[in-house]
Amino acid sequence: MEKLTNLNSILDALDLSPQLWAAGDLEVRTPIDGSLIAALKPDSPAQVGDKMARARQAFGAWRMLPAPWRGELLRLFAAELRAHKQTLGALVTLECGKIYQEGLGEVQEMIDICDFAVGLSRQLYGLTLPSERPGHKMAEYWHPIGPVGVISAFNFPVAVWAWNAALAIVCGDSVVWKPSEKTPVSALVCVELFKRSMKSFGAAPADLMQVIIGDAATGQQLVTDPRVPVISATGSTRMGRAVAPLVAARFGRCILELGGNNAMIVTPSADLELALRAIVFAAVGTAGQRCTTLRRLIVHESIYHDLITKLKRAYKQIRIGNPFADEVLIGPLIDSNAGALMDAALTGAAQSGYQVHGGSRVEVAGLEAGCYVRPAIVEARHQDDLVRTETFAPILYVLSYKDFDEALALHNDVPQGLSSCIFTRDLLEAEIFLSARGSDCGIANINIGPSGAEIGGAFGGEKDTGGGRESGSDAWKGYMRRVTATTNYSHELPLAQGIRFDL
Ligand code: UN1
Repeated sequence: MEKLTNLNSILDALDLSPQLWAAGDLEVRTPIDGSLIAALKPDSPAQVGDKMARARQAFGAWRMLPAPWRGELLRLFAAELRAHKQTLGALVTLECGKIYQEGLGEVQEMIDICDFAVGLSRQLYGLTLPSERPGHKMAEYWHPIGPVGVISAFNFPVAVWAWNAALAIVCGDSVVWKPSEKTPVSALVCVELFKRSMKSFGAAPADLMQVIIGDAATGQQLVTDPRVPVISATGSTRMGRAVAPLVAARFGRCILELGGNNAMIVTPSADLELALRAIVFAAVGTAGQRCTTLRRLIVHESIYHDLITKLKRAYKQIRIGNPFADEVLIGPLIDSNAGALMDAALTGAAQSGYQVHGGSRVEVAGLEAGCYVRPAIVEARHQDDLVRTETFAPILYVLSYKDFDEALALHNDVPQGLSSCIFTRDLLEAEIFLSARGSDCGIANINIGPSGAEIGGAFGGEKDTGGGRESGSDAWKGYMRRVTATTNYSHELPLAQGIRFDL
């Protein structure tokens, strides 16, 4: 199948028209060449309020359907996604600039989480617990909680929504989605496809899945609305710091997936060829714009020179350019602001006397208005504030270590705690890395890079990453409310803790 590289042909292939959205002044530009692909009308505060009321209503109906029926809707949605994988992948590439292979991967990630949720629809287990009182039973029930607000970032414009939406839907919740202002078209298109599956399903309430279009003020309206008990937000730590107190002030629940400063420790026993491949994918893939991007390399001094030489050589072979081109591995940064932040970090690195390799702008013929960069390697001698700060661009800071405890200390000595990994063939080092005194991140890998997680595990991290868990394992519990229920099936009324309280 030929790749579709412009919005009209993508919409055509999906049988959608640009009338899908009202025209307005929110300009959406493709990072590929900066050209305008759409101009949308943001929702007014009254429209947002109305959508919240509708979400509440939809929730009231949806929660009454048995969970396995709810799973059936996701089975239908996964079929829709399978049928349109290439087209949707192309839309992701067009709107956020990641290479087409990664656009396809992102759609696959949506399909995977839908499949997961279908199975989950027959699980959602509660517990039974032994009661201390004779003739009593204790049990836990999990019930739908209410509309879930999903705030997603430009870098995974559809997959991260799907992690949240698939779980929320199977758990009996409605969803209000606030996509990044940079990638609203993918959101509107996904929701149209979702509505198609709702139609085939038949019994779904009309406003089960809604999108709100707007800026930070629109987001703020969503997070302060008491009708939305759960807010799942993905983005920068700065965004999380603004969102979390607002949600806490109304005793809502936050699922936060914020910044990362993911590292790899490379030990003397590591398979260097394997490590090299993992480093390149994790550090430069998605142009360094994943939460899980490899940002710090902590290398044993005995292999430092060898690894950095190989790495510099590998970086020289990386092809940068149009993300639709098969041979290209790095597309553009999201916008020139991202490029300016990268420049500022590299200037800071040079001022600290660190050796900087790469990092310059790349002119791509015909795409001059896109922000293309050569990925950078920075030989940082210290883990200073610059290295501790997440810059959302392909900059890899390299540090060296002498002994393993020093490597672990360096590894954990950053504010963020999302993903991490170690390359080693030493069993003891690997186990220590996974132990209580090892990596303090939510994700810890052995002999694979920190990015590219599968949906089956819980995804998220500690410290400035926000503590939330999305996607697999038991992350579904974040989208439900728990009831502890005690039943007395005796003719007595014994009190817990042996308290006597007789008339
Ligand atoms: C993100 O960057 O917000 O593990 C999500 C990964 C992807 C998801 C990244 N599966 O890299």
